[in-house]
Amino acid sequence: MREQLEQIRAQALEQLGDAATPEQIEAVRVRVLGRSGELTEIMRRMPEVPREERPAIGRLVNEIKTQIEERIAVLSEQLKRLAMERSLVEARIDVTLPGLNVPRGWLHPVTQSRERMLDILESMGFEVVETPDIEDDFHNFGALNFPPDHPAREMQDTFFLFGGLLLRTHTSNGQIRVMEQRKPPLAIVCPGNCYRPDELTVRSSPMFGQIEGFMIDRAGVITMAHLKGVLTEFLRAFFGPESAVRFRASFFPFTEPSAEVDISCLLCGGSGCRVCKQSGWTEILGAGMIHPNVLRAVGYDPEEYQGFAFGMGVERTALLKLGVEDMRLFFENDLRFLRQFRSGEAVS
Ligand code: 2NL
Repeated sequence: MREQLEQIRAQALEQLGDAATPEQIEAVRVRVLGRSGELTEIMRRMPEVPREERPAIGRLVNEIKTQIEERIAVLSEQLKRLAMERSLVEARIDVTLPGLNVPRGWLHPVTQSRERMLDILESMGFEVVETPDIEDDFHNFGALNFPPDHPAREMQDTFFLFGGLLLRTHTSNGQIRVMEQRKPPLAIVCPGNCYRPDELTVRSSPMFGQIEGFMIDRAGVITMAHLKGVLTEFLRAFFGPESAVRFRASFFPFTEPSAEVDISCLLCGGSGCRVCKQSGWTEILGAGMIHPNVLRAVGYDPEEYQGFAFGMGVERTALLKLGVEDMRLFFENDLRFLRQFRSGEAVS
């Protein structure tokens, strides 16, 4: 029996030595140590062994069993490590390979211009409020002191919708809504798109952005001088400190007095050229002291509150700042054009 046991041990160790896979190791384990394996079989035949030899044989069986179990454990561990190393080599990522270039987008030049304008106005204390594009007659015209027969209210000058609604023709509607809802002191700017049935041309578009703003406080606190100071600061921040600014008397139904604001021509610096038609100036803003009828329409007493308002076209202002000669380029979105205005480079 001792010989038989040594034979089992030698054979098992030899086979384990040749084993290259976990399956081969498992096969040896089952054949030798399994429930009906060779060692189990020997134990079952213990009664055949003379009584005095039994303890020694028992110890030998245990020794062989432990030895084989330990060998299996070591081999399994080695195989596992080998498999891991192989997979690490096979799945290795070459971090020196060049990456894929993800193309980065940028903001449209008109968006860049609008954001810059709003940044400047916010830095001056204005709050930005977004308001609706679809409006009723009162908020777009009536409250703004447009007389009932004003030409802007004609079919050919306004997109009318069903149910007495229309597409706003300026962002003043939003300012009216803010005034209705809140009480002075207020310093607000309303950016947004406006609509008029115009052709798309070098200088006009049926949809265009506007930024309008107003500042209202108790009567006598906000004057025409503040209007001039705020707008001059704003224009110099946007167009550059060397820009000259001038105010001309004008007329709007919603302001009194009213002014149109020019800046010195960006192309010739004021000496006169084709773009400014030899005048040296370009019109850039409309503004004025808010008309008492407008204040009344939103429920303010014009004896108690006063302030100024202003409005400007976003595309028009961007066009001048960026030196673009044709408004249609902003709407066509030809990438060869847009690429010239990658974020942060065009307007800052
Ligand atoms: C222009 C002229 C202007 C205003 C807009 C305004 C708004 C309210 C009350 C009074 Cl709610 N005024 N806005 C005032 C003067 C001029 O815009 O040429 N825009 C492109």
